[in-house]
Amino acid sequence: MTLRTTAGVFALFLYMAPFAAAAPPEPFGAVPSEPHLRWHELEYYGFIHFTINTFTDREWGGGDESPGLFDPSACDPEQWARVAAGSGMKGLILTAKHHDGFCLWPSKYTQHSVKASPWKGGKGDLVGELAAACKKHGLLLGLYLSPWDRNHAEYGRPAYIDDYRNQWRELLTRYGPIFETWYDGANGGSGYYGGANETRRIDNKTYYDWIPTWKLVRDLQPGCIRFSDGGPDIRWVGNERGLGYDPNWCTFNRQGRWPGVSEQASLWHGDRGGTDWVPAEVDVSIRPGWFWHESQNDKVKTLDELLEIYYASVGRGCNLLLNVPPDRRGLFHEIDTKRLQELGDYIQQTFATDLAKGKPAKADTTWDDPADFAAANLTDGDRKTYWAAADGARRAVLEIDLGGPATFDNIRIEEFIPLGQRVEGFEIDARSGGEWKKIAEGFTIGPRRILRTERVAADAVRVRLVKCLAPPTISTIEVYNSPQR
Ligand code: FUL
Repeated sequence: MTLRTTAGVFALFLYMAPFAAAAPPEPFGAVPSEPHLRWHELEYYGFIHFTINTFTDREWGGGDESPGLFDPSACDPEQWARVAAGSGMKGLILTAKHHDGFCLWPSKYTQHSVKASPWKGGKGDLVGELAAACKKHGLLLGLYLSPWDRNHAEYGRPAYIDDYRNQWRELLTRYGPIFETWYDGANGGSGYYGGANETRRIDNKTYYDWIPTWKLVRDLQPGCIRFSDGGPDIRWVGNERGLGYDPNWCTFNRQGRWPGVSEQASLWHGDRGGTDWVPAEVDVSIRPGWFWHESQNDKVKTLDELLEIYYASVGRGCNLLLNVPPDRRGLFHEIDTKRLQELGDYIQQTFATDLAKGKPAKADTTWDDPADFAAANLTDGDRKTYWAAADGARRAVLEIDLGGPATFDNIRIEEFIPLGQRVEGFEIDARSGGEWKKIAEGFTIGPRRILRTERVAADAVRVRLVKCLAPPTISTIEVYNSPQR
């Protein structure tokens, strides 16, 4: 380089320096993928357990049931989709095959399917019908294909794994985009197995040879999220009661964990500082069973119970997968439908108006580029912009001036998770008559926390981040008032 060009480069640097934006905060630890980020935004969607069990009043079919039993009288997946969308669900996940092996689509890889049933003269395809219904009602479609197949003659031997993968191939190439695939961990042992009627034990760490299956799914549906006890993309929350936990880390040590193989405490809480982003999904049924049973028509969860579940799952940063089993007509039962509508109305009314939106916000620490990472980003109504604390900060106080007394009982906070999960202790105060009073506290925030508080009238809200793994980044603080009930 000549002296003249060196001087030129130096002059250009001096000219550019005042305009160059400061570097944004670096990601911290494991971070979500693009499909993860889209999945987190779904928050609440439905599970559909429907198969021959619906007609035999069982929860686990043995695999020896006659396909002739599958004959819903008025099956209408469009009703499922309509009711689900009305309840605020963003998608539906169908048991394309449960443990009994009966396939709800005409699979080439088994005789035990809708093809052999009287429903629609054996010409029906329930997966196809649900795919069309979801599309019509703006819902995403997900599929459950039980690894355990109590009907298949080859179950327990390598030939079954080929068929299992081929069934996924059919499902993932015929029905458009699939947002989530579900791999259940149950393996009870005994079954019909093509007439053998015996117990077949498998080693669930090795028998299914999951890695090529995960790859097949990823190749056929690049945007799809894969669920099981051990990921690979999202994890089971470790109970079927609708309970998410606090702390709830989206980070998780995935190594050595498979469907049916995980550590209880890690399923509940994730692993602080874990190696991979594997957030929790909460699956729970609106009834005691996963399948419809007439005897449970009077045991559909109440709105209060569903709200407990909503706040303990969605409110703790998990996604909620709420099961609603169609009845023998092939319809959501009237009681379930009513309950879903009540839940949808509650959610819609509660979160309609963010009382903090557009209100002045301040922070006691800010990343050294206030223009891009200012506290104003907390209340700008855009969950993609964020406030960041100064480098080195492990605590922060964020304050929102509500501009006069406001009545509220819900606070929603989100970390800016594309940069990782950082907060591990926070407290929330409300100011009224010049006095601050603590109204909520918790450990983690992650993709979201929604806290139900006592109903207060206050003119300011303060979030104190009291313990963080790295400088905190928060994308939103929202304040809501639920309808009086
Ligand atoms: C369990 C299964 O055994 C149940 O039948 C149900 O499908 C539930 C969602 O997962 O492990």
